[in-house]
Amino acid sequence: MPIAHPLEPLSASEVAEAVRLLRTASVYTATTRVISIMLKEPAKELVHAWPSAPTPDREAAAVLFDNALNTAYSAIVNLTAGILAGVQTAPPGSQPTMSIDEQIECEQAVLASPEFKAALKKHYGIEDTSLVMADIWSAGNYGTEEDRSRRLARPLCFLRSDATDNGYARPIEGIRPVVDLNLMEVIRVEEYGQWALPPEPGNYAATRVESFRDGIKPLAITQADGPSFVLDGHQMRWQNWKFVIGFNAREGLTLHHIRYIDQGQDRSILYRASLTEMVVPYGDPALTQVRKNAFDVGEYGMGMCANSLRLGCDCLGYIQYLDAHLCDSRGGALTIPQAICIHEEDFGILWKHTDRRLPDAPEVRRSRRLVVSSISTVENYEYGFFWYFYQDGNIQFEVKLTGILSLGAVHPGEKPKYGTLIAPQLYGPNHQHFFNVRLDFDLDGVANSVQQVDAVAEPVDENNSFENAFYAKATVMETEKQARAHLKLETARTWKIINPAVTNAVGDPVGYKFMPGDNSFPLASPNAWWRKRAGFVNHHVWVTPYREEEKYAAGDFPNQSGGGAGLSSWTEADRAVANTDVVFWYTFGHTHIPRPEDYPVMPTAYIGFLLKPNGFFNWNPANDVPPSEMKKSSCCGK
Ligand SMILES: [Cu+2]
Repeated sequence: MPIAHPLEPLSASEVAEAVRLLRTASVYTATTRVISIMLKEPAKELVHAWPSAPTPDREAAAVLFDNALNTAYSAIVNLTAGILAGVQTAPPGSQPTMSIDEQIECEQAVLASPEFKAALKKHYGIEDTSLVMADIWSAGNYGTEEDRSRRLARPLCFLRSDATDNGYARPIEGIRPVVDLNLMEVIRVEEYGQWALPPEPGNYAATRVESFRDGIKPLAITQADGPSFVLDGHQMRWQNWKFVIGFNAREGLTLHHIRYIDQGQDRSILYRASLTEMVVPYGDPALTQVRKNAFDVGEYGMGMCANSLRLGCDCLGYIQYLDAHLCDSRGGALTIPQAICIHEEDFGILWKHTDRRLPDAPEVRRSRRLVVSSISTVENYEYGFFWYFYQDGNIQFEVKLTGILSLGAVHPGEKPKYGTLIAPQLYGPNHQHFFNVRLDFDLDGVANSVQQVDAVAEPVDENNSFENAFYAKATVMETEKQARAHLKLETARTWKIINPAVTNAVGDPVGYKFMPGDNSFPLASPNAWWRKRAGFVNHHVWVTPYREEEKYAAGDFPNQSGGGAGLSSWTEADRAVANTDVVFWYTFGHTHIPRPEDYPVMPTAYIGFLLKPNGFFNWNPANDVPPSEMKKSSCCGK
């Protein structure tokens, strides 16, 4: 079957063919796990030359891991030629993402462990492990030889009171099993003391809630003529926007080749946009909690943890879904049906003006946005990733945080300093969520520059005698070290990506503004173990020259890594970044001091950023949006 666009993700049959070719590799043995298989994107020049130039070869990039050898491999297969194109052994100690199979097998290993059972009996008098939940948690790296010499997990365990209740309400606080994922067995059980199980249930399931509020009448969203978007394979067209929707086991949802048809001209904006890493460090020094930090992209795989979305619940209106084609760790087909949701939303007023002198006043236009989203469940927590496209050229990314807090038990009467008591003897430790997004801009061509824009007050002198003047000071980022930056509220700091060679109607370079949203600074010391592995949290903004292999902010193998990889090390080279193919990286953090209202399931919290055309168009590109049909209000039957 012909492939419509060179950046479409691998189909189920392509994944199966890649597995077949990978199995021919000499390093592929009975103890090999397939960690991930994803499209190996063709060289950028070939994509930009397409469709005039021929469609590039379809290739897949895979990560393999041999449990017997504790060794990772990166492999490339050429699907067009039907050959295994190359296999590389990863540096010693590289631990790839934990697979879904390992999540399940790890829990089984804990429940079967005589040592774990003995600890459970000793602390809680329980012999039956059938109600125990063991969530795989990454082991991290704490500077010991063992951190690198084994493939480890350090699960957190909980005890349900029955088969369907919320097990997270009852943390088994004092017991931490450590699992060797290569042997798939518990190698030790750490015991830190005795905590009673918190006494109260925390149920949220519809079958468990005793009564529901009333008064909610149906709210129907109908699109009698269908949606305004056209989806062809994974190629989207909507309201002058064109882009390709991708998906892979590691990053989850990705967007590619984002273009805007501006008065008939096909203009490139972003070549690729994705979440490259995120880390959730916990802020409690208690021995049961201190090692908790999860790199949800590099250790768990955001795509691997994606949900199958349900109409009317996750998404409302006229929905188009896309399936995600992955594989399990033995190479078996693994399709997540309806992993990506695409729909339109009314988004209030796009623009409005009332000229009291004109008979047709007011002029008002409704805003419509296109939403492309996916949601991942990483054990207790949920993350929704929502990309929004607007009619005025804006692109927005929003992360929705929900799910269940990672909870701990405290003694009766104890008020935790490093967290919040949310129910009797149950607390949510303080933590942060740091996300990193990679934005490969190609504004009207690949050679772009990044300006840091600070609003600064004019000095008070004879030119500013009323002391009111301020201006936007734009500084072009010349090198990587200069471009490392933090948000700055004092100057309302933003960044502008420009193409210095292309000017707009007023003679300025075309540009897009990066508008940050909420953010945080990391609260752990720079010497904290997790921060050594998460150098990307050291700055909110990073700019690098495009390199195909520089994809993930904490490096290729952050799991159990000794640290130093990724953005923090690449940018030490201090390469030139002006008027070249630039990549803009943004780290944004959500500081979560838990509330009782976050329990049992946390109402959604939101964090993200906005990309806004800034001299990219010659005027409001949404000036041509037609007025909506005037409708009588249905309010009160009038
Ligand atoms: Cu949180």
